[in-house]
Amino acid sequence: MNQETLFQQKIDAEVKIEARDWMPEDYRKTLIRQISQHAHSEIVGMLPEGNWITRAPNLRRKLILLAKVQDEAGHGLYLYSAAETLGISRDEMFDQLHTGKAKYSSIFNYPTLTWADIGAIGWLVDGAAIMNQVMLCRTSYGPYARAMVKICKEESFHQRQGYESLLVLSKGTEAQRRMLQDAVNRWWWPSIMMFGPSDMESTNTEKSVLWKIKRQTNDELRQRFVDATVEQAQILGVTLPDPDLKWNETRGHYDFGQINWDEFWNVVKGNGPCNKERLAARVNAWEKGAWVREAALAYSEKRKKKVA
Ligand code: FAQ
Repeated sequence: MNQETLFQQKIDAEVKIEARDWMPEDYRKTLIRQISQHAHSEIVGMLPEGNWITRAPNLRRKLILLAKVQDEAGHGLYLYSAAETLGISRDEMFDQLHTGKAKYSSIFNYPTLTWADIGAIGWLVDGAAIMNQVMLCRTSYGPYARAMVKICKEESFHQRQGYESLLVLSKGTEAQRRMLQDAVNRWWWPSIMMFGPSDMESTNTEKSVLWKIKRQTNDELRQRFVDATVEQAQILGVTLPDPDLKWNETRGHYDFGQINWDEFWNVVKGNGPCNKERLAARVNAWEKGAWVREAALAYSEKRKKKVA
């Protein structure tokens, strides 16, 4: 039996693939691509929220937001570590991000204009992230699956805090309710797009499902997210900005309107409202942090010499 067949048998039998196991080159490449994109998304995802840390409406909200943004940094670090086990260095991954070769989630190229956007990110963006990431706790590659368990626990807290902060706005003044509705109007469609292109257009899904990297397709997860979110919107008293959104008795799901795929691909290709700003912020942080990396490395070299 050849190695490829043995590998697929392990996948089918739900045996986790570990770093030292044989794996097809394409499996390794797909994982490096997905995990590093995921890590970059967590790190770039700190920027829209970081924008509101100094302007949070009170100390409690500031503490929660600080903790959330720190969690995202932690998620990025677990994920970079998981990707490193596949033979790519962290410096290579950062280089791919900084030169625009690597993708990161389209959602983080939209601006956070008001405080309600922070709640909307928690509710909708983290909500979509969890919908997608719960299946990744059972992904076939061991180090990625294990990293995802902790990440999902924290993402659940993020979603809950976002929803709770919007619930407070929904019971507030007329101006607060308007701010809430405006945030939902702007974040709904980009959140739906986060799941990626439709199954017909997705280039990676077929192989990723065969290898159990992904266990559900983009469209399946998008539908689950819509179904779960409609009732939450009703409790908040907001309207989701889609006139075609309605329950379909035959399908047992909500139907929803046409996604603007031109907008999605435009953002993915680097032309969204904040792409340039986000990348510039990451490159700037990398360059300004060079002295920290040099100092840390010099210290570890010194310690190694002492131990020797
Ligand atoms: N944005 O063939 P598929 C978070 C690309 S973390 C940009 O369907 P795949 C936490 C895709 O890479 C959010 N590009 O690809 C947080 C591919 O291009 P490539 C990130 C996208 O990999 C919350 C091409 O389109 N989560 O939110 C997007 O099978 C709040 C064709 O697509 C993850 O990364 C997109 N939305 O499925 C942090 C989860 N969608 O690479 C801060 C892990 C697709 O061939 C604050 N990733 N593309 O050149 C995944 O599950 C998958 O990679 C998908 C895409 C589902 C994103």
